[in-house]
Amino acid sequence: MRLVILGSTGSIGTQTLSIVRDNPGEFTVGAVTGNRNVKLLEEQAREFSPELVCAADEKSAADLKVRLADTGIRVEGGKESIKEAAALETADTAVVSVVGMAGIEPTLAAINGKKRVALANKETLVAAGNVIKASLAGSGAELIPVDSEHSAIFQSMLGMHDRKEIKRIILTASGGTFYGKKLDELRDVTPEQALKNPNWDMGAKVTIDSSTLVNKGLEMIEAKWLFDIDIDRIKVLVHRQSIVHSAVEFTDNAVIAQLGAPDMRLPIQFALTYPKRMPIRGNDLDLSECAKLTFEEPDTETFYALELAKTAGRENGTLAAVFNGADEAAVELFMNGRIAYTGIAEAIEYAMGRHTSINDPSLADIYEADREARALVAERFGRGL
Ligand code: MN3
Repeated sequence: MRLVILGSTGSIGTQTLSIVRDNPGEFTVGAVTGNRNVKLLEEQAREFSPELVCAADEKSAADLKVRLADTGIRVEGGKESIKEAAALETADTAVVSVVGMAGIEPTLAAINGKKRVALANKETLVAAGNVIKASLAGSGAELIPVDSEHSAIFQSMLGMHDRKEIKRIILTASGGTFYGKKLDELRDVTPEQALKNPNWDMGAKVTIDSSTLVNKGLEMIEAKWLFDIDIDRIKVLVHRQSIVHSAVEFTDNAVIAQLGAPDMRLPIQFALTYPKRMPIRGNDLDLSECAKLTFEEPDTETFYALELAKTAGRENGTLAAVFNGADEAAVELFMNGRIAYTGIAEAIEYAMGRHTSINDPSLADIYEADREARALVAERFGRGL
């Protein structure tokens, strides 16, 4: 199987390449793309010999061209080149692990190129779910989730006879760094404190989003689109151990879940090999060593961003793009010490309250909603505390 890996220098990208490395003969790499990390892109290009390497940043691409001049590997730069890589003729599967709204168009390009899309980018479905679903219909492409929760739901639905048999989805949440804390205890939280996540090793933005439960909110909206289910039939449960990665409850009350050690290599690899499974070394789950598995309702008074996500996910409009854009802008302000930790949810609520949603939006509507959300947050909160 020939892969293109969009966002190959990030956490999902490097783990995807480690799967390729561990399985010589199973996978080849057609293209890798990144943004500015030219050193790592060069290393990856030399190790995996793709036919195309792209950097979204043009200056980085120029640098990369010099670095790879002796290899004969084609180097391209700019956003268009990422789309070209996504639809690479010789590839079967595009792993989309680009960060942010920049994931949307490469995903569409991969769908148009009839690829299997192993989707790790959240914004694509959160902001542009209606556009992606429309382009998928009858395309010959397929969309397989990479995120651990969505992979678990996907795996729990395998063998299902009829979609009508789904009663609800149980989306598990680690609860984040500030589990058990109340709103008034969170005002003085620093970025350093927020960046500690006990179970998963993730990027900074995702770690903050996990702690505010915004991440779970984004995942609810993603699940709605991926599994074609009403957001009110998605139930979030806090499960501190991160062993049950999510579950599906069926109409006969059977609850089918996928369990495993917290290790992203499983959902990444399964998105590539589905419907087949392949061995992964290390990190097997010893149930006898899981002393106790706990499940509880989330504290939606403290972590009310989860409720805001539900509001956004009840419609098929631009409100979800606003939820996402406002969060991204607010997290950045928080990381720069400009707003309090609790200001993140406040900023999302503020932007959502001021937005007039457009139903069944075009890509242009979605980008505009994203821009508007960021502008609203910057204007209202950007001046700092
Ligand atoms: Mn997740």
